[in-house]
Amino acid sequence: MKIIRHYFPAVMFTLLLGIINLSAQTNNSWRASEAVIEKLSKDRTSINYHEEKVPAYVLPDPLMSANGKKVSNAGQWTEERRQEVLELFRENVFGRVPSTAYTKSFKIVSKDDKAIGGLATLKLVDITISTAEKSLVIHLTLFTPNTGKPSPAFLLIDNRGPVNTDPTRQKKSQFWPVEEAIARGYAMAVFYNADLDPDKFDNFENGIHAVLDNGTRKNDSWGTLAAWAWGASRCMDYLETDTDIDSKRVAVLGHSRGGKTALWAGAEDKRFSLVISNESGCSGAALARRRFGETLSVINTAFPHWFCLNYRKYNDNEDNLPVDMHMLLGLIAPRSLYVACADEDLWGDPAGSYISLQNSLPVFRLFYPDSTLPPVIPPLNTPVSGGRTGFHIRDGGHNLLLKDWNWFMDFADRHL
Ligand code: GTR
Repeated sequence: MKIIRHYFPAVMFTLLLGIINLSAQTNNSWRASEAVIEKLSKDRTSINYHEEKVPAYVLPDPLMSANGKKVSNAGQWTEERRQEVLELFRENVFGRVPSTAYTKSFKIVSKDDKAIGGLATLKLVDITISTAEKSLVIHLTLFTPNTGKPSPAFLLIDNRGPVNTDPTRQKKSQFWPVEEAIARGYAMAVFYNADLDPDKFDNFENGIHAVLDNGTRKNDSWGTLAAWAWGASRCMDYLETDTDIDSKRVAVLGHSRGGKTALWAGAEDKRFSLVISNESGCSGAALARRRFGETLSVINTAFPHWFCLNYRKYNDNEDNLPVDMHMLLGLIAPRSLYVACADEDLWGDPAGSYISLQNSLPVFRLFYPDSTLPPVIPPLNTPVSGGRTGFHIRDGGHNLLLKDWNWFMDFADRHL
């Protein structure tokens, strides 16, 4: 258990009983700009953007098992505690996938082996999920480098619509920089989250819920984010069959709501060997207990379809949540994990994301004793890594940009 307190005027954190000490902020450590704090605070007066107003809180210990025994080695984590933590997230946050039987099939509907000036092969793949009564198609777009050997891949959960992921490459977007990734030897895969479930509250009557849900919804039934994450796993099912892909080296990533989803996809599906959360914020990488920027009550009210019903019990009641998001990050161990934030995106709590990552390290250390990160928040535009974890805060606002991707690829060069 750790009590975390915040002292001011500087962005300083002291873990009273903890293992890290963020109180020694150096001059160039990142801290939120006063102008951004002021502007955001004026825009939404009910939201806290001031570090000095973050309440003291106690984080649950990821290594403390339900039976009161502390996990001390990788085997205990993998065999016992990991499953407990995963269940806590299913029960209280994202919800459970129904056990309905289904079949799936893959169809390459289009193939062009002269894409990107002949450097890549483009495949458009339909992944069809069927039950006796209904079916749903996930449209996967995949570029693989024409290297003649299986390539590592990035699978993007696209929450911004196909406009960012144009397979013809007439429209290019930094959100999905295919050309740059291909040049570095990476395959690029993407699917649109709305193929799985529309991003609106529709009483779960559409998307994969309409195909797989049966009976009345329960308090732990899956929400929309879990449906999107499940879709990432179905894309992985296909990638495992594609000989142009090295399926042992597939990264899943997403931005914002897609970043929350990527974390949950990586928690549920160990086939993803790298998980990247870009500005995932509340219910992603950022600690709920800090109540900084977006909070549980805000997110559950604005997006009533994203999580399971049980999650609402923790609105304005974060201290009773049996997990916090450092435990979600810990579920990625011993695979690789990268958390990225943006300077002006205080809604997504960059500091809370770094503290969360720091507090997931005890899990990574069971596997890699060198899993340490700087004790202070790193300076702007300065990626840091320790063991299998990485982190950066990019200048500018809420977005997924080439600059982020380049740092992800640098990290993937070393760890994927
Ligand atoms: C916001 C939401 C965030 C984040 C973001 C996004 O409205 O409050 O949690 O998910 O949308 O996805 O861009």
